[in-house]
Amino acid sequence: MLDQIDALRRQAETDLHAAGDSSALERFRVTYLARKGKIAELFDALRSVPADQRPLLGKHLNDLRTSVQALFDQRLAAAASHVQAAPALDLTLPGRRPPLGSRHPLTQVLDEIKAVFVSMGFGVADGPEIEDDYHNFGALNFPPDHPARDMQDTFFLNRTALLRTHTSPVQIRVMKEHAPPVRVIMPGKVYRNEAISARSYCLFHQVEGLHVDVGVTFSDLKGTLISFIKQFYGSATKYRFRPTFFPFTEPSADIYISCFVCGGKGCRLCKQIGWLEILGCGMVDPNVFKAVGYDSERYTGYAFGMGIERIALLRHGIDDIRLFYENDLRFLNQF
Ligand code: 2U9
Repeated sequence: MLDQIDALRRQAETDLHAAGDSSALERFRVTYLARKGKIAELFDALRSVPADQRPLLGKHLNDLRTSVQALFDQRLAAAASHVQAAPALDLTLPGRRPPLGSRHPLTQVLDEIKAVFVSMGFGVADGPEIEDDYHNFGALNFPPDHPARDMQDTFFLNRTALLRTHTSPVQIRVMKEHAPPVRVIMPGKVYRNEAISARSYCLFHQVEGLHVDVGVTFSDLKGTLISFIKQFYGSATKYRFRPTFFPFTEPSADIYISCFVCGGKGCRLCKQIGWLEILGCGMVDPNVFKAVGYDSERYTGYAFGMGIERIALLRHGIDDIRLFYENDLRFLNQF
């Protein structure tokens, strides 16, 4: 009879394993555990074995019933939890799209500007945001008493380190490392100690550019920047150059384009002037070449700079620069 008990245990385990749904489980229960099932049959057969063997066989039979019942209960519970979970998974429903991000409006403008200059043969360079007086001011021909060197205008980290106020120090580093010809743009963050308002922020982004070689003239500057304006703002865009002053360039100019909202008639965006200032530029001052060890008799070059926030504000008609830094999805989702 012990052999019968073992055989029944193995058979029950195999059948239970194969019972795939609730009706198969019910058939299993009737076959093995019900009052007229196979285990009950063995209990009946116990009556006809010799009395001295009954206690041991009875114990084995009880163990069999308990363990088969426990296994069965486990399978039943697992099947029930499957049944309960089923309604949550409706395979006929359309899939849910994961939310897709997009490039920040400043990154979009920056990438477009980069693409235009790279197509004209410029390389792209970057450098540290923490600088010293020499790279940020001295080498760029700022006089010792220039107001930008003041704590009021520049973030000093200690007596010698400061947050760069323009990307020009990168040009100084490029020129100190590479002999001419040099033709690169430098995009990046710059910092100025300004009162925060809708119009100005303590940080903004610039793209500056530099082209140095033998025989580079103001005509090269005009040809390159006019080509940039036509590609970036459209071929019908009118432009004008107006003389200005920068310590690091001589002569220097600001470039204006005809207002792309009113076409030059005067509107809110151009403050009724018809023109928008978009770029500064000039021929690199010989003092800058002397500071980096270039022969200022042999080499000439032009440089330019533009503020990315200003371009993005004008392009989208945005009236508060702080929106670019607040990471408000209601703003960012519009781009
Ligand atoms: C070196 C020599 C010359 C970079 C230049 C400008 C003109 C300019 C402004 C545009 C708006 C700054 O972001 S802004 O406020 N920049 O007008 N930047 S020329 O000239 C250089 C740079 C490096 C060695």
